[in-house]
Amino acid sequence: MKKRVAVIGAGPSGLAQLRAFQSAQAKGAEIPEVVCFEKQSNWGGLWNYTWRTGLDEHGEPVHGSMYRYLWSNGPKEGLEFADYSFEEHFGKQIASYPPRAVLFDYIEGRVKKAGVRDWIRFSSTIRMVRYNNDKGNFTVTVHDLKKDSMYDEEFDHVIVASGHFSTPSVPEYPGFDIFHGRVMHAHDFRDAREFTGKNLLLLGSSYSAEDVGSQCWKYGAKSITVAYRNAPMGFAWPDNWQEVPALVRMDEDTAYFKDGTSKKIDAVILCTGYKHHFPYLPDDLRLKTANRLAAADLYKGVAWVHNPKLFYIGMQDQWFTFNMFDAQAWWVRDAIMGRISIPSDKNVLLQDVVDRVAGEDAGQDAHDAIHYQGDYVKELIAETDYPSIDVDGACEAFFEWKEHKKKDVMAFRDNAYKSVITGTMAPVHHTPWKNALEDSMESYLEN
Ligand code: FAD
Ligand code: NA7
Repeated sequence: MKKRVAVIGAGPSGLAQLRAFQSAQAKGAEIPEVVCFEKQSNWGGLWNYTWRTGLDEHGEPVHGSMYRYLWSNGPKEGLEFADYSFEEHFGKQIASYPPRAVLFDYIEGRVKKAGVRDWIRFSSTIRMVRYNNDKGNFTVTVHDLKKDSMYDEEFDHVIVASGHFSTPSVPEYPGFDIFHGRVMHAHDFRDAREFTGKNLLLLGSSYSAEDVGSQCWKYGAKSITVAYRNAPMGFAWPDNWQEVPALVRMDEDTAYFKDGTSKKIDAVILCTGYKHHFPYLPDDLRLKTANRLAAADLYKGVAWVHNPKLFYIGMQDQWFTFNMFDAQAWWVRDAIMGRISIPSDKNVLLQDVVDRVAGEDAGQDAHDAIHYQGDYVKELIAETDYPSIDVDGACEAFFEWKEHKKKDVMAFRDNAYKSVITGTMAPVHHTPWKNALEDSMESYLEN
């Protein structure tokens, strides 16, 4: 009997898993039966853009947190697939900060080429996963949304790849209930033009605050005020953008801050992060972790220490994305296929997690964090046949990116970096980011 493997989610992490198995098959290996379950009607995960917010057509929570004019927030040279370069996909080298439609096309190109679409059951939400102690396997409960019918299937392994930037973390502040404007989380932000001419308040001081604010600024918001809880982002912002200490309260039209200042506001966007949320996993299988580089309870960052027949992909906070998911997926594939053995002594697995947490905690700054995650990617790649990549070169692209942001946060996307896969330099994009209001794939590829 062939082993059966369930993959939950067909975003970049789940697709990396499918490609990992398919590449072993292409080299002549006998692979398990792999079934991927995806609740949306198409693949791509967050990169499968939707206009919807709230609930979808089936009453499921909308997974997407992507917005209309999103461009990659880091250089593409940091995420390029080792087995499928941007040049292979587009037939030429392209600029370094692709809009989401371009990245979606790239993600899709690799899996179309691999021919794994029929491994995926779309419009299929996983409702529950249970471990069967007697049989040593899992029962997975699937809701076929189109037929509106549920069924169970058994699998030897389950790989959770359902992402962790979808379920918003939503704080409440006094006065939100009487404020006349809109209070929304970044998860529901779609088109920046909604806020043209408005005075916006953003809470948070991480990527969403920076980028949602930048989008609104680009598309003509009147002013951006960002309230930070601990530390400001500290970039050299445009004149109509200010960072202020934490929000204390609001009334019908005004926000009041910790330093005693206040500001008239039209709308509030909570850029306050996301929760690791797995409503389909029971207590004994459910990951509970902070959003950090060394996630809790995962041996090698992927194998569930309490039952290593269960794996998680992409649960770390992310400097590296697509290529890290690949490194993880190849490792998980090899663990399932018996090419890598996971120690049977649980203490060894637990110690591995302790060491990873200590390794992350020993870092002082973002520079150390990038190296830390780069070293993790290298560690996993070294144990599989994933094509070796110049991870240090990708780290260099990240370091340059950070410098470019310090220099001008509204112009960092006008820079170009060298591919660590093909060695070629990206062209500088034809239009400065702040003037490129039209950002379709056709227009981006005009270089
Ligand atoms: P996801 O992309 O979230 O995919 C998970 C999939 O699982 C989804 O398709 C979902 O429908 C499915 N799923 C969920 N629950 C179930 C269920 N119960 N049953 C079946 N299927 C289910 N990364 C970058 O590299 N560059 C960027 O510029 C960038 N920008 C970002 C901007 C935003 C606003 C956000 C939120 C994230 C951004 N990221 C970026 C990081 C992003 O996490 C990764 O790029 C990537 O999408 C993660 O892939 P994933 O497959 O792990 O998760
Ligand atoms: P992050 O990176 O998890 O950041 C969340 C931010 O929200 C962070 O600055 C937190 O501040 C802030 N936060 C959290 N709770 C609160 C409350 N209650 N009040 C004020 N501020 C708060 O999430 P992002 O959405 O920015 O980024 C997630 C991904 O999306 C990322 O990978 C990008 O690629 C896109 P703190 O620093 O803890 O004070």
